[in-house]
Amino acid sequence: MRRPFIRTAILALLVWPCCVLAATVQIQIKGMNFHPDTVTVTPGTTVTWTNDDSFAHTATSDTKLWDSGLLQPGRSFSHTFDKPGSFPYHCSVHTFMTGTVTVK
Ligand SMILES: [Cu+2]
Repeated sequence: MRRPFIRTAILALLVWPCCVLAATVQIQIKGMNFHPDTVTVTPGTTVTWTNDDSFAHTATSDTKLWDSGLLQPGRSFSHTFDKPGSFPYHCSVHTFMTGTVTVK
C-alpha cells in the first residue's frame, strides 16, 4: 500500500521540475528595471512579469502583441510566446524601461 505512493511521488518529483522550467520564465520588475531585461526562450514558453516595485508598471509589446495594462505592486502578467522571433517591449509609464524576449 505504501510503495505505489512512493513511486508516484518520486515520479512526480522527477517530471515536475523539468516541465515547469521548460514552460515558464519569470521576469521581475524592480528598481525601474526588468530583471532580466533579455530572455531567450523556446516556442510555447510562458513569460510571467511580476511587479516587485512599490509603484505601477506595464510590460507592453513594442509591436502591440501584448500589453499587461497597469500592473500594481505585487501583481503579475503572463504571455505565451508561440512563434520564433525577437520581441522588444517596454513599460508604458516609464518608456526608458525596456526589455526583449527572443524566441527560438
Ligand atoms: Cu514602469
